[in-house]
Amino acid sequence: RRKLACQLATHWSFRIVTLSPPPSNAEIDALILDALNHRVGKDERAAKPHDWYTATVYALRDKVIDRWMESTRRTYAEGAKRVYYLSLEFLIGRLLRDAVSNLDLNGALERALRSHGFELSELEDLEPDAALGNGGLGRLAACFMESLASLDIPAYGYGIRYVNGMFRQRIDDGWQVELPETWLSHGNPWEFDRRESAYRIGFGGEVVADGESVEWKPAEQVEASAVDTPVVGWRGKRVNTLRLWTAHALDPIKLDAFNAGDHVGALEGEARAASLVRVLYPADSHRAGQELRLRQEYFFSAASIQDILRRHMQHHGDIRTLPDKAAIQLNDTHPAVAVAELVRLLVDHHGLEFDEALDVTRRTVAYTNHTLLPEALESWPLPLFERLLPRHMQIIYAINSRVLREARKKGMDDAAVAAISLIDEGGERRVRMANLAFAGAHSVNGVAALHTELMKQTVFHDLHQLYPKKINNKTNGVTPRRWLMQCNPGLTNVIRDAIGDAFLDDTEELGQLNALAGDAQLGERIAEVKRSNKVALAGHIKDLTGIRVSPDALFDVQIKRIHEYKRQLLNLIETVALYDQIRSHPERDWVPRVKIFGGKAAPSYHNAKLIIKLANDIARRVNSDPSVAGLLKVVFVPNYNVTLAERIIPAADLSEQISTAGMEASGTGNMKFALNGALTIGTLDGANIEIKDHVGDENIVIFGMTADEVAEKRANGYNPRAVIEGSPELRQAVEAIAGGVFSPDDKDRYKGLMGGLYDSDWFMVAADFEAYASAQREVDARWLDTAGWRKSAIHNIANVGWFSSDRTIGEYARDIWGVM
Ligand code: B1N
Repeated sequence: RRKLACQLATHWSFRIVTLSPPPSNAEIDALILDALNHRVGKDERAAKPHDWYTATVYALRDKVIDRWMESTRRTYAEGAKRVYYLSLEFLIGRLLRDAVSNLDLNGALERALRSHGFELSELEDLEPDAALGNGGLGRLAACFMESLASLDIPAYGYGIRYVNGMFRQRIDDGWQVELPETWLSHGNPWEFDRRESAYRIGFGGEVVADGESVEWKPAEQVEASAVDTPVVGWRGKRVNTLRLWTAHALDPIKLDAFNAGDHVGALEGEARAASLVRVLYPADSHRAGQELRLRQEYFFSAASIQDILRRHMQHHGDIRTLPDKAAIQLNDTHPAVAVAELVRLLVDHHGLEFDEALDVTRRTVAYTNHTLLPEALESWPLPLFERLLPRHMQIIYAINSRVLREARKKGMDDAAVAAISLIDEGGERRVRMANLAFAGAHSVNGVAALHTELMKQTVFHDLHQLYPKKINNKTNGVTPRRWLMQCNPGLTNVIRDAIGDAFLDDTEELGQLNALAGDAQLGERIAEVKRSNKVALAGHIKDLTGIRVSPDALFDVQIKRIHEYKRQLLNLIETVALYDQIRSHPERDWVPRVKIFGGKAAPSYHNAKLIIKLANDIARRVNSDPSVAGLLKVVFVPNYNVTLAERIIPAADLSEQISTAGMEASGTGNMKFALNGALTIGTLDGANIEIKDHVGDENIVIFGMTADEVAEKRANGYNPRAVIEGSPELRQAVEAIAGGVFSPDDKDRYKGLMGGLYDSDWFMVAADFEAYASAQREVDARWLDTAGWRKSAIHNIANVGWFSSDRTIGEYARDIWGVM
């Protein structure tokens, strides 16, 4: 740990940037007014709040651009190796506060805007979330981009500029309704259109081989053109580029067709191109099997690889030095086709022999796996793949034949060879993207220690035997700028008063708080901040849902995508059991609780949508029952997104991380909650295990089966019906839900959902129920010991500095990319 911190520190001192002095209030004010007049085109009297927002971004952007150009020049001058992060998702959220805070312009901007009658926070609220991602995987990419800039690493993010990102969730009578999110409808002042950085992307057609050379003649082509967004690192040290591709027809309008009166047909090419970048696939941890998804994957991978090779040739002139100057990280298998594309360009366009091309590719590319769930592992029907990408199909066969030959040489048996193959031969033949990524990369990493071990034991067992050095672990992290300093300024200030400012540059300095954990005054100040965050959240909940909650109750929060393996259902059933218990034993000393849920369900995920309805049905019944008034409230917060997370997490007392052990690769919300002083109730899954190791057993509430126990129970037969019938509390709750107590308008609504628990219960809700319920009662006991709770909260804040994405990126930089 120390070693890495030292390395980071030396790394920084190497590259001390001479920062221009901070701009004065007058200078900022002049920049804003100039932007308002000359770029927005309004005078002060005509300008609406949104015009002021846009002008503020433009003013700030000018400061960002200076640093941006300086960063780029420095990279060129140093001939430095660049990191390329390829991801189909970047779940960014808002950018204004991030940029203001990282450039330390908060005070100056606030003063300038106040002189015009605005609060900065009021303008911040006008910015739509850039929600170009589903959940943890996309948010991780955004945290990584911020940390790369903060660590002064030259890096580019590559993705798609979706016109419609993650859908907006409305709750109608308790049901999720999906609406398109139109984040670009008022323009996007952060982005720069780079129409000159454009590439042709082909699909379909045929491969023509004449003697030596091979040529792919695509049947269709579209143009990928770049749209850049600057990414500002902490203290403005470096500004990197997030390059998102948009699509255009090569021929925007077919004039001959238009003139012949076919006005729609004339625009068909542009419409087809636009459909490529129109919408983000909204399934988290689930593969999207449609052809358009494969087209999106190839479109952005091919554009990115072409851009990387163009830049490399322009600066270094020799394609063989690519691995020394470029590190390409694949964020899951979504960009795995980049492996085949890179080999193709090296062979077909740069004239390398196949084996050398594969070697250059392998030394350049690395792959991160984010899930072992079988339903999320991407594979494509071979006929579809071949029709869309015939040359890539040939290359995949060629890679496969080399891999399988190596496997045979090692004496592997038929079963192992079949598991290693890039082609799944069981049933309809399919291209396995994870095997392609594994074969084409020099590093394959998991995102938490347990997950990495399970990779070796399960999905990648045989590939790991063949290439035992590839798999490595890089436990996820989150950026402390957004997830502590920006979202919780109150807590940040209390910490500064307590231990000084060192933690602002090295989150592990939070460890100094350990010595102060018993300090009642510090505990009191942190509790005051938590309370005021809860008051603010209570107000927001009232506005969003009409539900009144007391800031003195324990705020118990589960916010994340709705998925059966994440077990919102376990939490809901326990909520019902608690509701029963409070009504049966009103004389007991119950801890007042607010159960807060939030999250989106994939539109086609039936059970996930039903779980949302159940949360809302339970909320309606519980919240209107006077016998639990003041003791229990249930809230489903609609449209959970990054901005809502920034409001909810600082106000949470208890963080629910209760996935079936072995199924949550890492989790990153768990880290954000602990950093903001919430205690975790959780299973031994994903990064929870490492959080427990850091905060200590006394400062976290762990329950339930281990991953090994889950696997064993599944293998040796598990009878959930017996478990339910043997547990009066569980049985009561399940029967109440199944019998329509919470759905009097449709008594059978939850028959099927509860029936699934009796019959199979794949996610072990029943098996873990008793352990979970008693863990919750342990939480009650801890809460009643106010001093003990506060002490634990401080130990959580103090000990999760390691989960900074700066630490994670430091490890990628050193172990995988060779840039530090
Ligand atoms: O990636 C996160 C982890 O913290 C979570 O545990 C993990 O569930 C999440 C297909 C995914 N894994 N796989 C996906 C997303 C979209 C999609 O189309 C799969 N997301 C995760 C960061 O490591």
